[in-house]
Amino acid sequence: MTEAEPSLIATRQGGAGLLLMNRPRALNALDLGMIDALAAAIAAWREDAALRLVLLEGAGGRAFCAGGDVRRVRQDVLEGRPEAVEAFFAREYAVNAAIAAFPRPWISLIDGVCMGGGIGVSVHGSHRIVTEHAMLAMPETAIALFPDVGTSHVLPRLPDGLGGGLGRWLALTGARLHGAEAVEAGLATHFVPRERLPALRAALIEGGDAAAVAHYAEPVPEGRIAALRPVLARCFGQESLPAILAALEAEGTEWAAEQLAILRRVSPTSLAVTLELLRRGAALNLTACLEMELALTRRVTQHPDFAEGVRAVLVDKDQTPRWSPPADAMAFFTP
Ligand code: QUE
Repeated sequence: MTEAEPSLIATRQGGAGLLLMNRPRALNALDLGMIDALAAAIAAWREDAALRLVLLEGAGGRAFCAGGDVRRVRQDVLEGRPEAVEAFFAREYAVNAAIAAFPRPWISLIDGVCMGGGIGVSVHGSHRIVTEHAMLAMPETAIALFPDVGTSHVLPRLPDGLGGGLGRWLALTGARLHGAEAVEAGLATHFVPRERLPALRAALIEGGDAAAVAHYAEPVPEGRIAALRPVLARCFGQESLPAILAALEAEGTEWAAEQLAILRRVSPTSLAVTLELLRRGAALNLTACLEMELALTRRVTQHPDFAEGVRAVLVDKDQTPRWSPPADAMAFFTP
């Protein structure tokens, strides 16, 4: 019998703490074992004065971390274990808070898929380094969840100069950002080409100084996000769903039609929950946002849309969720 490989590999190299999320076949989605191992490493290293920085990575070359183990959460919901659901989110969000409070650089190397829970273990740290292979998104409305892991605090604060339109767009549509776009949007802090990651990693481990990052990073020119800013302000700068839909209809462009198609496909209930969550999150600190999110998970995971959304997207993969109320209920909102 072979021994199971640990799903989180934590090692020390000199002054660096190295964390490798190691469930490559599940795109390193966070399960409770990984979450508890992260919490243990943080608790030990927080008190360790010789530790200069933490480096967080995903194994397997395809993903940083695709999210949380929501298939398991769905199973816990369907089999009547609300305590297990509660424990999962409570411990995940505690890790998010501990990363935000970590006293030294917390450096994530994002060289692949980074969604949901993956955003949660990176965005609250000091350095979020992306490559040309990074893909970042908060796709929860597709599975009838909502942007959690502290993003109700982060998304309304993205530097957009447009009244929250950028964060609302990302949260409602689950828009996918490539590495450079994530820097433009403010979710990532540095762009480093994949071919330079080994040298950057070595410099961080040997020098123990996070300032080395600047030496490997490339400036990100204005790109898609800069180009979208005006239309994001016009459409997602609106605060209600009817106003957002009406503004998108009024655009009459292919891009606007695509956004409308996405909004009509995701859970209508999730859209309403997400809008209200971001509205409240804009006025709360991170701790309060995480508490609000945890309280919401109790109700939202019991709503039939959650089990159905995870089924359609991640279990049966038919991409055909049957929402209740259905997406046509949205028609009542459209002027
Ligand atoms: C929304 C989500 C998640 C998602 C897709 C969504 C999520 C998540 C995964 C995921 C993807 C691949 C895996 C896996 C999980 O996808 O949270 O184990 O192999 O974990 O549209 O919230």
